[in-house]
Amino acid sequence: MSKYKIVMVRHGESEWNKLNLFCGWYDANLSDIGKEEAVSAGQALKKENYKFDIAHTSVLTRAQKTLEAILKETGQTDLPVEKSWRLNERHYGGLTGLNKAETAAKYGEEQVKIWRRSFDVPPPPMEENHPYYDKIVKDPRYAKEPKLEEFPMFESLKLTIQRTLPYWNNVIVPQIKEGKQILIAAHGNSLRGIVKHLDGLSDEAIMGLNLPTGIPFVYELDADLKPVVSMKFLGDPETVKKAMEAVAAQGKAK
Ligand code: DG2
Repeated sequence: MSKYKIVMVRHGESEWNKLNLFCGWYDANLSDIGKEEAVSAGQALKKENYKFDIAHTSVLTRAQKTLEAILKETGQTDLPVEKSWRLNERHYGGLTGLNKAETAAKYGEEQVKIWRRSFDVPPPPMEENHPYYDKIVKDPRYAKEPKLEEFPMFESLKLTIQRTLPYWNNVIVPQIKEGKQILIAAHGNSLRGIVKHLDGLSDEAIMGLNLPTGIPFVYELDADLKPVVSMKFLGDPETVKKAMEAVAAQGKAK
């Protein structure tokens, strides 16, 4: 029997999604389409009368702006919001800033699929001479955490899950159990990590999941936090399917 409900959403399209660049911890803003997607996400939630007690997001602008636009639509601009680097996108290491289709043309689509979707093969590390190294490592938002020794220079999905799950277990789960209505606005891969955990998906099964931008999805959970309803998108199924296929296709050589 369903006891709890939680809503999650990947941010709207970012400027770097639009340019098809590996983004990771680079702080890209929302594109105009992404801003519209965020508003539509809020409208879809409003239509179904969703009200939240608390929201969680990453420390990256694209997720925070999406959350802001959603809460404006649902009339909850004063909702408490908790922000954590643990909900950040996975760190794309040395691939950050490269075009996904050009990378596929150079290294092969199979290799790009491994970098994007394998469970535990990480991308190459971000070296100190990488064009975005300073911008990310010296960003004041990371002054307190993550600590230097846990500051990632690359992350596989496995490593992303290892830093996201403590936040899920220690911060979000207790709030779910208190009966709080929770919204999480985060990223393609931090949310794939939570989905893998909730649905108990195998390392192989999670490879096939591509989350669309800006379409909220709902989990209904039983008393043991096992899904009774998994990943129910608030959107027309054909639109969701096409959006997922489009994300998968970003790694194809043009
Ligand atoms: C995308 C995900 O992250 O990329 O880092 O490029 O969700 O923050 O837009 P997001 C990125 P893929 O893993 O889908 O290539």
